[in-house]
Amino acid sequence: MLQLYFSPMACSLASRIALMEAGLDAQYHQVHLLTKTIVDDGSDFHGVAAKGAVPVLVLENGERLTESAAVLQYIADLKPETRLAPPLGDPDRYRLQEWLSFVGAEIHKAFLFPTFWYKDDGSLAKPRARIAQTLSVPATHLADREFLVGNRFTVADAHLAWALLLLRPAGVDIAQWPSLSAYLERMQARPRVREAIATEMALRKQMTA
Ligand SMILES: N[C@@H](CCC(=O)N[C@@H](CS)C(=O)NCC(=O)O)C(=O)O
Repeated sequence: MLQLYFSPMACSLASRIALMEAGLDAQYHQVHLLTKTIVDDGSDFHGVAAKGAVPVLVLENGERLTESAAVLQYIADLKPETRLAPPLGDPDRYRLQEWLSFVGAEIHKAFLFPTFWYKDDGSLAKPRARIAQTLSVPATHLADREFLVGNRFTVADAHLAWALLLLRPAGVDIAQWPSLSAYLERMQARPRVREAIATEMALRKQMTA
């Protein structure tokens, strides 16, 4: 069975959403990212992933796959009939990769990651100044579209929905982009997305209790 190493409400949430939307069973292993331990047994997470970061997907053959863009496409390709990614050779596949890269690099690493992991000693001023410009890109794109790619939900939507959810605790109110707020509401109305978020929110609460 597939196994996903995750941390509640971290970027690995997108992989959980993808697994659930694909209807794939998986074992989920919670990781404590500050201590780099696996919650199941307290062992060192570096034994699973040298990068020390989630998501890590353990494949059926035991290999481990990291990086959300790769993990999400792998999950989608396990169930091509769900069209969670356009098939290889379809020009929209490159649009999917374009959005996965954008969310991973421009929203996650350029803004969310430093906001949650670095002390605000003034060094966050530049990422904060840039985030509105960054978010205007998906906001404009989604002004007349329901989904990021084509006319159906893909793993790129799972990735962006996660990033948008984290913006509020990072101090950005997405209400200033009505198309993004409406998009996030649409994503959260999907039963599997809602279930994935509820599961991880409950685990997150336990962590802070
Ligand atoms: N490029 C990686 C980034 C993964 C990443 O930064 N994950 C965060 C959680 S959202 C993490 O595990 N951080 C712990 C660390 O970097 O020490 C991806 O897109 O999957």
